[in-house]
Amino acid sequence: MKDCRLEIFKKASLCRNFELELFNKVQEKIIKFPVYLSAGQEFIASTIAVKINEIGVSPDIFIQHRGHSTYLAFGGDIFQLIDEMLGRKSGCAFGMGGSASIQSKEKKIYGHDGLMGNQVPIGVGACFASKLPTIVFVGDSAAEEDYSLSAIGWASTKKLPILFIVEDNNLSILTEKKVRRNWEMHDVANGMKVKSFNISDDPMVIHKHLENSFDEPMLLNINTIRKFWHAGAGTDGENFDRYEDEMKFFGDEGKKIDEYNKNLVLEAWKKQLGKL
Ligand SMILES: Cc1ncc(C[n+]2csc(CCOP(=O)(O)OP(=O)(O)O)c2C)c(N)n1
Ligand SMILES: [Mg+2]
Repeated sequence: MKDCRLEIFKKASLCRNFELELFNKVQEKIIKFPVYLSAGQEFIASTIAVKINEIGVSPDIFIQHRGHSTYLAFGGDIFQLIDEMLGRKSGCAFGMGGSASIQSKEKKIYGHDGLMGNQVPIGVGACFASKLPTIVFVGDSAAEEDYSLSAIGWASTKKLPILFIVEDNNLSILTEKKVRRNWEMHDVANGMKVKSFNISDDPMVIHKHLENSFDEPMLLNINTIRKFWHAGAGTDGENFDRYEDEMKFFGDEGKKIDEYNKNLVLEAWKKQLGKL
């Protein structure tokens, strides 16, 4: 179990260091369009990516904005991600997606068009056609859209091999969940006979809940904490930081992994910025 926790930390470390450097690049105004940083939420994608390797499946993956960690955790190319941030044709979305709409056809990661929640019906439709393992990542706000809820119902009716991951950071831009609704996603999904759980983003907790995924539709509402603003580079204040916590757990080995990924990211930026 410790081995798998370490594998997850390694992925999370790449994601965290990527976002920290991107934060700098936004502050330095090297990047001028809206950037949606996923720091603080990286253990969700990292844990799922490790788990699907263990069970030997390669699902279709549908994401929304704040997807850099998902892209990297599932093996998306870092150089193409940097190029996308620089608006280059060589970027993972040909320089046309920006931060919000990254994708990797190679890694079966389908990008978002900006209409919140529409990846849910699109992902469900794709899974209905393919009957192959599918993961849909959706924010706690995007999940509220009517078309998102009805699509979850259809996945249940058709018993599709689909995993809905609600990245619940309690925020829609700056509006907390309690202002928006008096119900929870896992309750609604359970009501539609989708096996659903409300859990923390502790990697070992997520890992445990992924047993038997894709046998039937499942929804995990995963409570997490966004480290930075909705868009751009700034902080709302100090919060619990799971990454720091996990690094502490691994002691010197954790620090070494963090340092390794920091250098990897810096070198990758240096290389791409050196290209005309
Ligand atoms: C249909 C629609 N409504 C509103 C918006 C504006 N909007 C963009 S992001 C966002 C909040 C998304 O929150 P959530 O899904 O929880 O993701 P998070 O930003 O918290 O990761 C909103 C309301 C939109 N893009 N599309
Ligand atoms: Mg949210």
